[in-house]
Amino acid sequence: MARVKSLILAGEVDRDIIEEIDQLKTETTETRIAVLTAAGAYSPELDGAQKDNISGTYFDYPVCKFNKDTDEYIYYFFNLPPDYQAGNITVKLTWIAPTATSGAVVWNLAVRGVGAGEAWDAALGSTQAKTQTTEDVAGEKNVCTFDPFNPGWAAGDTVIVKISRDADNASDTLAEDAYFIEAVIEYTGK
Ligand SMILES: [Ca+2]
Ligand SMILES: [Ca+2]
Repeated sequence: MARVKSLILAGEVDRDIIEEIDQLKTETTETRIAVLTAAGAYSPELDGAQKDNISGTYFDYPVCKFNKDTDEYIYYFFNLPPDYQAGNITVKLTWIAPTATSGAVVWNLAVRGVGAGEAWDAALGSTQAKTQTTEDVAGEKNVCTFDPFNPGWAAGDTVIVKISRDADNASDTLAEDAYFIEAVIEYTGK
C-alpha cells in the first residue's frame, strides 16, 4: 500500500486513485490455509477416535482411527490468524482406507468461532456432511472436500472444530477403520 499512501500524500485523491485502492484490496486477498494434523487432534475419552502411530513400509505416521460401526470424534482448538477475512471456507479431509478397496465413509464436520466475552461451552454451528467412496486401491490418499460454507468467524476467534465419522449411517459402508491424516481449512485471507 506504499504507493497509495504516497499518492494520497501528494493530494491527488481522485477517481483513478480510488480505483487503484480497490484494485490493491482485491490483489491482497488470497486463499490461505490452516492445517490440522492427526497428531494434534484432541480425542475425547468418550467415543474419541483412537490416535495411533502407523509403522509404514517407508515411514511412520500418526493417524486417528475412526471406527466402522460407532460414531467417533476428534476436536481441534486454535486461534484464527489476523489475516482471516469473512466469507466461505472450504474444508478438506485427507484419509486412507488401510486395506479396503470399496465402500464409503460419511464424514461430519461442525465448527464455531468464539470471541472474547462469548460463552465458551456453547453449541457448534450446523453439521456439514459429506459421503465419500474410497479410492479403488487400498492405502491411496482420499480427499473429502466439504461444500463451502460461511462459519461466521472473525480474526482472533478461538476456533473449535469437531470432526466425526457417522459410522452408523446407512451410507457409511467402508468395512474397516478410516485412518484420518489431516484436515485443511482454506479461507480468504489478506
Ligand atoms: Ca451417527
Ligand atoms: Ca459404517
